[in-house]
Amino acid sequence: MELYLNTTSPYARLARIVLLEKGLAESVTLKWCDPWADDADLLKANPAGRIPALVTEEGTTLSESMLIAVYLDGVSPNKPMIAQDSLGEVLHLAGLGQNLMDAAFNTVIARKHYGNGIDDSELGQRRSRAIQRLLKQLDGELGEIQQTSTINLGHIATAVALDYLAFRLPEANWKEEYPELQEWHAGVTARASFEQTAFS
Ligand SMILES: N[C@@H](CCC(=O)N[C@@H](CS)C(=O)NCC(=O)O)C(=O)O
Repeated sequence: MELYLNTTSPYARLARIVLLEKGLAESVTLKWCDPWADDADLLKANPAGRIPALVTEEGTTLSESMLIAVYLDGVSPNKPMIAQDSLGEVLHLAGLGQNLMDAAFNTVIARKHYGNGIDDSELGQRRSRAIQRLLKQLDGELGEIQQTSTINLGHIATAVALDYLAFRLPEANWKEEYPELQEWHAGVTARASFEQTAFS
């Protein structure tokens, strides 16, 4: 398999963490690329020009981080990331994590293209409020949880999104505002799969 990625994409990191957690890292060649520079191989694999993109052993290309995660979870029965007996719970948390990722990523990209003043636009304000609400909700749901030794897609999406927020939008100050969520996050990101894929 081949995975198109870079070192700063939260979506690509999610896919890579799932690969590592599923023990599939050896089966994949990492194709480092710049999606913003219209990388020719990436465009051939994914006409949307976005990462992550996964080319399977059969030569089929998959896009969208969550769909890639579903595929990887199905390819190897080891350590299910989307266990059927907690399907709703896992997908609920994965959705919150992905929404936080989207709100943070869209803020960063809008700033990159239009300058920081875009934060004051109606859309910028909506994204900012979404980030605040999502943090509050995640703190309520995860803040009191004792970290277990198991991990699922919901944990991965949420921990990657929180890490991305600290990486790109440190002024959100979520670790200071939500110390219990920070503790949960520290437990998850101490895993080898997170350490090996740290944003850089
Ligand atoms: N919903 C997609 C988002 C993917 C995405 O936006 N990737 C960014 C990098 S973080 C990208 O490749 N952007 C290039 C572009 O939009 O042209 C997913 O979950 O995979």
